Amino acid sequence: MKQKTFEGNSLEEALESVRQHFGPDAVILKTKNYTGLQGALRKNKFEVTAGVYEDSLSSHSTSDYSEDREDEAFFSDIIDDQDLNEDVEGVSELVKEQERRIDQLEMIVNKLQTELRSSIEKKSAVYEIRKILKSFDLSEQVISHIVKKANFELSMEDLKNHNLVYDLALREISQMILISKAKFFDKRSDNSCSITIVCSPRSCGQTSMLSKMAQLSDGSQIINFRFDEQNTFKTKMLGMDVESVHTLHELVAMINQKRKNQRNIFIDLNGNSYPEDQTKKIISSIKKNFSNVEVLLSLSAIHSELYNTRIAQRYAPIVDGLVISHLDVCLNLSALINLQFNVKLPYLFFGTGPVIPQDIEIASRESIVSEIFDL
Ligand SMILES: Nc1nc2c(ncn2[C@@H]2O[C@H](COP(=O)(O)OP(=O)(O)O)[C@@H](O)[C@H]2O)c(=O)[nH]1
Ligand SMILES: [Mg+2]
Repeated sequence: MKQKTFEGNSLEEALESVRQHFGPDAVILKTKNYTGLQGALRKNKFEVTAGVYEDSLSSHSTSDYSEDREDEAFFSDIIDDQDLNEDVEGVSELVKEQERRIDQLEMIVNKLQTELRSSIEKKSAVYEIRKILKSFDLSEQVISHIVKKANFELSMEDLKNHNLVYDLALREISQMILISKAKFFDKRSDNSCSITIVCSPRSCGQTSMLSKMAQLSDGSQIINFRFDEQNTFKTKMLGMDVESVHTLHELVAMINQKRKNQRNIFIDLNGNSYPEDQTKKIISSIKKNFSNVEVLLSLSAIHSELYNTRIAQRYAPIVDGLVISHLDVCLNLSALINLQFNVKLPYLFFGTGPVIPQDIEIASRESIVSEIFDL
């Protein structure tokens, strides 16, 4: 045990010194109060002898203890207990918030990874679809349309299924094909005749097509509009009347005359022999003067897709449909789909050979699709 004597002007003062020096474990061994003369001669009247056991001292060494107390007092000036608690609470809130954000970011990263994976898979499936459709010579516009539909309608799994994609492509393509029934097939209660005008800007198997069409209707009458007067004729072909006219006036007169027979009239507007704006003038005049008029643009499958598209776009405002000859020598019927994607005009007849009247086919979706896809 360590011992020491402490003095003070009062007992409290001496005890305070003990506490300061030895800490709370100090044991008071002796106290002395100097009174009388003894007291008068001394600076401090009280004396306390105190001690502390060694083990208590090691944890609260005399000077350390008092220093600790001093430090405590120093820090308590800076941070009081309440501030400290608030700070701890603030830090743990911050940590929680950061953890929440990390969780959110993790979710976003996972989602992005899934999306990326499925978009890569989708891209490869779409690439496959494109490759298949390209092999059929369908135009980029048509392919994009089908791919868009497939992307929209089919699930990721279905996109990888060639049969399903193939079915969707077939369905879309057949929906793209516009077909119309010729007016001259209609039976009218008043027995009035129909007037079918076939036109084109240059040779494309038009006269053959018109003759074949006329043969599908009993007792048809054909009027050949020609600009040059030298080529006047009146003849019979396969039992049908064929006559030529050279002016709009003559044409209107001829229609009026032939209408009385109540047999369908077919007009061969030969675009080779006069300027294109004449064609438009003649057509609008006939449409204005007569009923049951149908105007068909004649194109040939041996002409380029681009040329046919340009012509069809030019004629679209004045014609009701398309007839296409030379399909028998055409290697790729996809051109028919590509053309209609740009020009929304229905098909009516296809020329399938040079022979009049049999080499003609009434246009149908099924025949086009089965030709293209070799069904
Ligand atoms: N292979 C084939 N030849 C055709 C077809 N249509 C017309 N032709 C031939 O093409 C040539 C021009 O035909 P034409 O009817 O006089 O055309 P136009 O000058 O436009 O009136 C003729 O030799 C016809 O026999 C067809 O669909 N297929
Ligand atoms: Mg001709």
